[in-house]
Amino acid sequence: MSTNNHQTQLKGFIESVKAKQPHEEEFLQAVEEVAEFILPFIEENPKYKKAKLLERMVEPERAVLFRVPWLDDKNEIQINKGFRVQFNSALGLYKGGLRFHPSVNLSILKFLGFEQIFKNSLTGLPLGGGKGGSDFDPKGKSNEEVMRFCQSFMTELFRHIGSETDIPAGDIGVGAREVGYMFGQYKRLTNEFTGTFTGKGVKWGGSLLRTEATGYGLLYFVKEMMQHNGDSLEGKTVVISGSGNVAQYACEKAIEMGAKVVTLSDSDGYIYDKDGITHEKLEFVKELKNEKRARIKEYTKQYPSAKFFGDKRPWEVKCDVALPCATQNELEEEGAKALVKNGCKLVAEGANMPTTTEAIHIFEKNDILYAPGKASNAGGVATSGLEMTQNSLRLSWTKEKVDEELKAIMRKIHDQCVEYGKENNNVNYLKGANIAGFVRVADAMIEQGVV
Ligand code: NDP
Ligand code: 2IT
Repeated sequence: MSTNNHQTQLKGFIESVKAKQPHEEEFLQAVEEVAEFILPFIEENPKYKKAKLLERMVEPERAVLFRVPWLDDKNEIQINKGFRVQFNSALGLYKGGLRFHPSVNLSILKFLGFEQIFKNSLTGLPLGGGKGGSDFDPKGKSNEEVMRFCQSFMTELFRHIGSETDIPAGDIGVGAREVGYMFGQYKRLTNEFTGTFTGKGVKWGGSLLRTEATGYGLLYFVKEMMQHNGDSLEGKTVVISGSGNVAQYACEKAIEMGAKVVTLSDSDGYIYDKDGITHEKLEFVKELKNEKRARIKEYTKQYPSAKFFGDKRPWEVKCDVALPCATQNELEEEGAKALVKNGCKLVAEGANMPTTTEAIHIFEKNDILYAPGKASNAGGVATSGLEMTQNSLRLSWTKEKVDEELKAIMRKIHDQCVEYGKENNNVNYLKGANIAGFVRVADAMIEQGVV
């Protein structure tokens, strides 16, 4: 097929998906990113054509929407929306995080669930794809309010999940505290202590390194990309967005690998520390964000040589490597242009879909190495898979053992990207990740018949 025909085919496919859910912008963006590579691949591999695989994959197997009523500290009734999208179970039970953020809606959870199918496939583990969450905003809520919300959320969700059906984990706004409250209520309702959650406390069934896994895995992936290019992270300047779970541990591993990390951010703006964030400074950030639940601008009070830039994103800072680790569509055209102009050579996503389609095209045109989240942030869910294995075996692995497994998984994901994404002397990681992720799911779906 010619390039023009590919474009027409892609347009037709996207139009047909759009007709069914015209307002789901984020979901349509995620589908287009996959379809751009998968439709031509299906054309070249006729065994996939008749099975209408992509047409089936864009339709979640099931989605539940529910009401979450709870009482705030003033004894007033609050109502939130609850969701779980069980997208694809071709490779295993539904697996994916829960997000609590006021922006959460069906489109966002469908985009995340759809991405999760391919990401989980890339890990090589037996994991299907799903995602869920709520428009509940944990910011500014008391501990008791968060607990009551989590208990109400689980009072409905518990009937839809289970250790052989669907295993949730954390995502934005859902960390160890929320997982603890949700697991507690799940256990109470089912009268069973099972592995129906990952990211659990390490004293009660959680895996060592699950907290660190997404950020660490991201850096293991970046290391593979750089090595493949005959380079290393040593002495490189790194810009990171976000200051939550993924950003903190990406920062930690980058420092360990000899890089200089100069930014972190939150939705208020970013901090720039020209001297580099050290392990000691990072401990301050962890306490600030995880215990005090305060804002990143406080960093400049503790370290006055750092500067805070309100309502700005860190892409304007000169760097060699950029790691978006906050949220979707946070790296837009303008940011991408600034990165190119300042000599950035590599962008790897810690967040899910942080780079807009226009920004990706700018990276492509300028030969920037660009890794999509479904490959580079898969270390989190991969370690969730390792937590599930440990729970099934009823034992706990050492940190060293989990780290070794995580490194091996990230290396294998990199190998798959190279295998399917090789173009002349370069690797198109976006193409490689999408096709490699697709193939395993597609083969399983064909073998399981029309379901
Ligand atoms: P956290 O809740 O721990 O941290 C989120 C960070 O992103 C905070 O700094 C937050 O700032 C910022 N952020 C959130 N929403 C926005 C927004 N709309 N605009 C600007 N900044 C925002 O979440 P995680 O670190 O767990 O998740 C970060 C990203 O990584 C997400 O895209 C998530 O889907 C992805 N991811 C997470 C995995 C995990 O294991 N946790 C695994 C793989 C991917 P603020 O405090 O101001 O809201
Ligand atoms: O986006 C993701 O991969 C996650 N939030 C982690 C999912 C999981 O099940 O560990």
